[in-house]
Amino acid sequence: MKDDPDRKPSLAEATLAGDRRALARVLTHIENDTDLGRRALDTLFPHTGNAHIIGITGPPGGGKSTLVNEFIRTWRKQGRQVAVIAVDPSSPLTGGATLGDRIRMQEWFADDGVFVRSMASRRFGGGLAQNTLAVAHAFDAAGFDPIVIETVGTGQDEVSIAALAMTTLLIQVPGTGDGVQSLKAGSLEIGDVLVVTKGDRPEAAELARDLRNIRMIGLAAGSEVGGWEVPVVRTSAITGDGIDNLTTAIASHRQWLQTSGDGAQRVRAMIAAEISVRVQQGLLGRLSEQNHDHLEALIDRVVSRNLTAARAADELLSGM
Ligand SMILES: Nc1nc2c(ncn2[C@@H]2O[C@H](COP(=O)(O)OP(=O)(O)O)[C@@H](O)[C@H]2O)c(=O)[nH]1
Ligand SMILES: [Mg+2]
Repeated sequence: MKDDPDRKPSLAEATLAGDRRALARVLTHIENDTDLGRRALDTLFPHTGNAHIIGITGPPGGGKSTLVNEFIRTWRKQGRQVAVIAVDPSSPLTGGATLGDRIRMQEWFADDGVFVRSMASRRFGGGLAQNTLAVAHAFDAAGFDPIVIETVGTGQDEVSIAALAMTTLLIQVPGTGDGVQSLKAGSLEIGDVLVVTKGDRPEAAELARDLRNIRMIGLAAGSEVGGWEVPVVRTSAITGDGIDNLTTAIASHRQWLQTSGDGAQRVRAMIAAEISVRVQQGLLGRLSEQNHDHLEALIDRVVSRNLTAARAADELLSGM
């Protein structure tokens, strides 16, 4: 059977062989978590683990997609195949893509070495689209490297993107109010590289300087024991300034991950997060399949103060 020359290759096999249309179909199956998607992943997964997964997060309109477009240009010149996963929780209709994105991405329409995929995140426990990493695995197996995951940062998501990526770029935008004063404590810590976008704006230099100062204070407080000095890079898509510095910083961070051993730890953390999301997803699925009367009876007992919600949850879990 295996050597039957007439056997049609599976979608996953075609994906591994470089068939982009097969890849697109596999991505849809993975995104929808179909049986075929799961089987495709079984085949693809042993071929993963090579790509540099880069997260980029920041406020809407912060210049993330513009920057990603510049990255694509740089990496294509280096002959690398680039995948972009744009995750947007706010727009289920467009699946995350704005009109600007569509126009920008037309540049790569005829280029087989660039693949942009938009995903609307189905909200799940405050996390990212639940199958985001699985989509990244498919790109990885198909030979894309790097893979960029673009997400809108809303506190929660910023933390979860850090669990999905090896290198996280945290975007800060000048001229949006009270600068570094508005930063939430700890929110900078998820960034491996801090990026001040729209560097052509008058407030950009000051913001970059403030961020460097904050980073120094963090250093003094010993928050960067691992030995990676978080760089602050100011970029402008209009003048082109800083783009090369930023792609160099990304490459340096990848190198550092390899030499320091921190990369192996991150991969473990990413896989732990991926399994945990799958477990939550599975449990929630089973919860909705539970006997409706049983669930209602438990709710009644909690309403009448005869049972705590914690005990009710234990009872449901023990029956799964
Ligand atoms: N002045 C200036 N505007 C920029 C720069 N980068 C992006 N923009 C503008 O900011 C807006 C939002 O950009 P976009 O990349 O779509 O932001 P995203 O929502 O973070 O992906 C667009 O109108 C861009 O033209 C920049 O470097 N300088
Ligand atoms: Mg965008």
